[in-house]
Amino acid sequence: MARVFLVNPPSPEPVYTPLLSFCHLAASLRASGHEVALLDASAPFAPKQHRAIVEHIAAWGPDVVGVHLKTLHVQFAYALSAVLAERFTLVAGGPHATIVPAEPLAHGFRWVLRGECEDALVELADMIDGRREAADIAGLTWTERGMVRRNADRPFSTELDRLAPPLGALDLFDPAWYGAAAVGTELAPGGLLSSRGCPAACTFCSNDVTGRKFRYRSAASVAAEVATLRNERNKVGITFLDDSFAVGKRRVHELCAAIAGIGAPVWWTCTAHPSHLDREVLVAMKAAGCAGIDIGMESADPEMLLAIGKGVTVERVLDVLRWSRELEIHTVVNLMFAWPDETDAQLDATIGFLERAAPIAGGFNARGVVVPYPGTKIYERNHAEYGFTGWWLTEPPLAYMPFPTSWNEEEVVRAYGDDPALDRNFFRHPPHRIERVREALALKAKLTIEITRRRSSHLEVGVPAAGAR
Ligand code: B12
Ligand code: SF4
Repeated sequence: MARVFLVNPPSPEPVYTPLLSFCHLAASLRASGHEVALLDASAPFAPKQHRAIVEHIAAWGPDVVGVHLKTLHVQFAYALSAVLAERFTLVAGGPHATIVPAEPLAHGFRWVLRGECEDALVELADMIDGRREAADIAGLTWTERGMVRRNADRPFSTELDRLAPPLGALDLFDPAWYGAAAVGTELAPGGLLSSRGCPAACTFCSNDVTGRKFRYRSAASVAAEVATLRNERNKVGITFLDDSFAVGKRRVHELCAAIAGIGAPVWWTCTAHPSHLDREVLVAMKAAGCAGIDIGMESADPEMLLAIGKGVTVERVLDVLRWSRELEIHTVVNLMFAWPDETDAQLDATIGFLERAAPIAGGFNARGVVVPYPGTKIYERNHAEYGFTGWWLTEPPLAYMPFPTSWNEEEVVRAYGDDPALDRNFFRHPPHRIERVREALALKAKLTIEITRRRSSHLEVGVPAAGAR
């Protein structure tokens, strides 16, 4: 059986919970009989020095080392992989590896697995054991005799109930990495997935791993995971990390009924598209413990909403905010600025919406200046014209400050206003518009603080600001 070591590289933005993708991958490897160990070096107190990481891995003696790649932090990841490649055979995976799979091959990696990898990584481990050929692994990109070979795409996982339960791999994460040594039994991933994929087609969205094909777990399987988090991990507050939680009315009703039936109180938050939320769905979600919804809107200008493929109207968002307010569900509205070709009038429409929505919204997302991730339509259409081809490698990394762990007013002002993409100005907006966006970021913070003060008297639970995921 192969020995696989997974590393989430160090990054300037600490991640305070075990990486859910590693829980899935490790659980799947174990279920197939392979051995697995891991290091979440993005966790605040995990080893971060390259030498320490190499020694940690070498002490375990892996056959292959897997590295998680995200676009924003890929330079830090490649700096580590250059050192790791001297000692180990490397495989890359994750969102960035999925979009530009040939790139890691030029940075010390032997293999790259694209897309969802619960099955693909097991197949790679089987190959290392001599039980499979590289050419037979769907989703694999690799080099053979100096040529990059790209095997066929792997279809999305459709039978999600079949996947090994991710919580079964939690023992592989050291609680001390998260500063939680004293409360090891409460360690839990950032959240759980009741579904994968999103049927919408926003031009800026970088969800290439989970993609546009919506797939979902049975209500019973999700409720069982919620119950385990609640009863065995002491998690009363739970985050659904689905791309789009509320797809399919009947499904949501069944899911909510199952969660409500676990017999212990939980409250949870999710991200949902406004077009999937009506009053009836919201009532069912509330009854099942929904405390907060992160709502993607992004612009309040009707033409811009069409241009970015958001598939929502301003009126619909206002309806959802009103219904949610009546039901005491906290809403965080995501709005972004500095779109390609965004005019002063379009920007002002979004800024005007902030004031209009503030009396009924629960808050607005932190930051929000558009970043053209590779693989998105916004990137493909604009990189040549605006000269930002391959920016994640050719420019200094966008230096976001870490999100605070508690959102007091001072921290809200800092975190909301801190957006390095504004000064980077990908779409070359004129100086007066950049200043206007800066004011808009400050306005989002100010309004969010006012709303929080207004509601704090009867809000039972704090819901993290959107944009933190
Ligand atoms: C939850 C989440 C977070 C949580 C993670 C919490 C946790 N403890 O797990 C938090 C809030 C920390 C977070 C932070 C950030 N996130 Co985030 N996040 C997500 C989200 C919503 C779900 C992630 C998830 O679990 N997906 C489900 C699993 C099944 O998919 P997966 O993670 O991609 O993993 C699969 C494959 O990629 C592959 N795989 C993953 N790793 C590896 C490694 C190897 C070796 C192999 C072989 C395979 C492999 O197999 C996995 C299982 O199928 C995704 C959106 C999405 N749809 O994925 C965004 C997403 C991953 N985040 C994104 C971004 C940009 C960020 C930030 C950089 C935000 C920022 N600052 O601007 C930070 C980075 C923080 C850091 N230091 O890493 C982007 C990444 C885009 C890109 N091209 O890189 C995404 C895609 C959102 C988006 N649409 O833009 N995030
Ligand atoms: S609704 Fe959200 S997840 Fe779906 S395509 Fe748009 S940004 Fe991506």
